[in-house]
Amino acid sequence: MTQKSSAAGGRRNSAVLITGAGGEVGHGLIRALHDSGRRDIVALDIRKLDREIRSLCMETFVGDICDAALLGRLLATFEITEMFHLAALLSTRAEFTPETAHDVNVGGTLSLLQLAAEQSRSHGRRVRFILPSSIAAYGIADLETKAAAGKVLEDDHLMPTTMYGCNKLYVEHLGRYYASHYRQLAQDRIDNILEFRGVRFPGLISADTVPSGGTSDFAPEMIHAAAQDEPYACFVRPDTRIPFMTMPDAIQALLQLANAPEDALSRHVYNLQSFNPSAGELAKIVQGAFPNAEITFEPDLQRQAIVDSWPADVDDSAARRDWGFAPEHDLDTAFSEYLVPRIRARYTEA
Ligand code: AKB
Repeated sequence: MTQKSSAAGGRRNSAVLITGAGGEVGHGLIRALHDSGRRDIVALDIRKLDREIRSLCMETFVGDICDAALLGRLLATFEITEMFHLAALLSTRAEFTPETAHDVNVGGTLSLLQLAAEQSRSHGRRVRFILPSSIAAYGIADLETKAAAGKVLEDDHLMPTTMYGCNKLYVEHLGRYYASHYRQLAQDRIDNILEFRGVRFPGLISADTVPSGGTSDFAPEMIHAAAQDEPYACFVRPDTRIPFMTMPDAIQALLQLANAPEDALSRHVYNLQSFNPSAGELAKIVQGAFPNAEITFEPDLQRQAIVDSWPADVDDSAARRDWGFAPEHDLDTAFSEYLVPRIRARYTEA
């Protein structure tokens, strides 16, 4: 279902396509692209988008990325030059319906890569395909190995234990395959038919939205609960440590990577991170900012095992070197300049 009609008659409008546009990252990305002057945003989500986000888009669609007819319509209607493929079922949700997660996270991504390849072929310019993957692509055997691993490099410890992690690791490979080897034996193949660029996000923390369906959600849930004077029972142990970054830094990183010159890139997928407090350290900072915060620890063994398999830290030096990744917020300024003032304002206004 189209929510706004295209100005185009017979001609195809050039467009940047954003899937999963209604999610946490999608909202921020659409605002940032619009602020940077983009007026060619086409957004797709399984649910109807907020009016405010719709108003920033050239056109929006409600539908499933696995719907071949819908993707066919996109192909026929637009000349897509860039895709930010954000739609996915996250790590906790995917463990309840792994086959559906596979359909969306793998099947949907494969269909979009194919759409990108067909678009490149039809308009003769290589589509740039941007994919957020995550630290869920890693899988570390036990806590001793996690402690010894330190800052994990992109090519190490790739033994994910979740369906989401397996899906993301595989679609990273699919992206690399489409970019470099697609139909390598076919007579009419086009070399390097698309550009594929991926990031492995750490846990993301937004002042504006509370995530759902992820296993890194304990951090944003803790902060938002404290700001609303609600007690929070954290589902991981206080010593649990994984990397995080703020949502504005995540959006900025996606845009920086999308705009980086191709010859600067030495790899297809890059680690990113900003800070990595333990859940206990985080609770202390949250209690410092919101003195009434009531935080307890009631680990859920299964979700704990997932977070324990993710690295405590990642090596993001390739992203820093190749395309200038430099997050604005460290742990202190994430709280003092972004999270606390904005979350306070949000719940005071509400
Ligand atoms: C999740 O928890 O599933 C995501 C992630 C870290 O991949 N936020």
